[in-house]
Amino acid sequence: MAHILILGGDGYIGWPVAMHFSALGYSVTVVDNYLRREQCRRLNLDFLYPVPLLPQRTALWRTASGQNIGYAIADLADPENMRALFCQEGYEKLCSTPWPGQPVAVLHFAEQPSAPFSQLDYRTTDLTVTNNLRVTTSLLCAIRDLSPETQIVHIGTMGEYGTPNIDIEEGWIEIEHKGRKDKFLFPRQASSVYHTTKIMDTDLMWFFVRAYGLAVTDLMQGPVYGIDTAETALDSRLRPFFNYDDQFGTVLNRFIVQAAAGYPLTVYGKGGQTRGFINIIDTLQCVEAAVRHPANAGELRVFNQITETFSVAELAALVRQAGSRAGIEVAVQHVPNPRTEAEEHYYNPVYRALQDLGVKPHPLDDATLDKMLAVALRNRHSIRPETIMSQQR
Ligand code: USQ
Repeated sequence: MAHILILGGDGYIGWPVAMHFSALGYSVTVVDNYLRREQCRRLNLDFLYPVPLLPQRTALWRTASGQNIGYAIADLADPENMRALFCQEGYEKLCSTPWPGQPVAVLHFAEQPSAPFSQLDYRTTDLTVTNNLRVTTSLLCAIRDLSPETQIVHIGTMGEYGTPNIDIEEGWIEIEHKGRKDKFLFPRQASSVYHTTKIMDTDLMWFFVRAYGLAVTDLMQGPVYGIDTAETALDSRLRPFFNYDDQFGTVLNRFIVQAAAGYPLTVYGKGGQTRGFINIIDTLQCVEAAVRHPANAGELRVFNQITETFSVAELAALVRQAGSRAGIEVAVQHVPNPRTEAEEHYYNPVYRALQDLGVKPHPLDDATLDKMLAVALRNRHSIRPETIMSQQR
């Protein structure tokens, strides 16, 4: 069985992706140090519903599917831990399952993923930069030294590009200058420390691709929404964790919980901020497509991983309509924007490559919004409204 190693496999994306590849018949190992859970605990923030730790999650998955997912609790910013994963002795010391051989692919999601958290104070800035860049460099060195045939699939972010006043290409742009032409990474200009670490990841990966011939795919993903996948239908305790606070919750997930809690939707500033959104079930398809159609050795491939674009105000209107279908009155408020970002801007990204590889996108529809709202309503008793704008409490 081909082995897939998932770094950050406890995360909102990592865990559903792990189950997806396990269901497809891959041998899957997840590694995580519970960074996100620990920071939520430290900041007194909760998930919408309880989420078991990896030993229980993998046991629940085994019962539900008959498949094993191996796990290790380890800090991958430590290069020794990272390197241990690529040799039998080290792997078997860290992991719950016997060595499955070198992975065909490493999926790198082991990063502090929040823009606001990355600028909460000097410690969270330091944690974000050191964690994200050390994990990436540890991985690149381990692959170069120990398993150069393994492809890397990294979750980058559309936020690397920012909101330029020109169309956003998929990673690369050809520039003509003084009569000569060359191809470069598309200009990047992030609006947070977190997004800047992702730009630095891309630059590090590009250097290792050029210098050592690694095979890397960087998936520029927009904000993800959703709760359920084909695998969570087997047992709702397999759902990914779901933040609705202002640090780790993404905008549509937050609006859904706010609607369920009777909290006016928190549109930051004018609400014209436009992003490319994607349902978590499409994230699974995209990562699968990247693994099934690997980059070549010496290639950095960049795909824009979104399904469609919405402004924040448009999303608020959609959630308001979902509320009225559920018999709930949903108010919308414009709160002072806690972020530094353009609130009205041009936004026209290209996102064709993954669909060319066979991904069938699921645009946001009423049924998806209604199902998410139903889950939030069932868990309404556990929503803590004071964490919705936790920095203002
Ligand atoms: N926003 C609101 N109200 C809220 C929360 C957010 O108006 O209550 C706005 C933000 O100001 C921003 C937009 O919604 O303009 C998106 O915010 P977000 O928190 O959903 O997403 P973001 O901070 O950009 O980060 C998220 C993930 C990150 C991923 C990124 C993709 O946390 O890991 O990389 O989405 S992207 O946005 O394309 O860079």
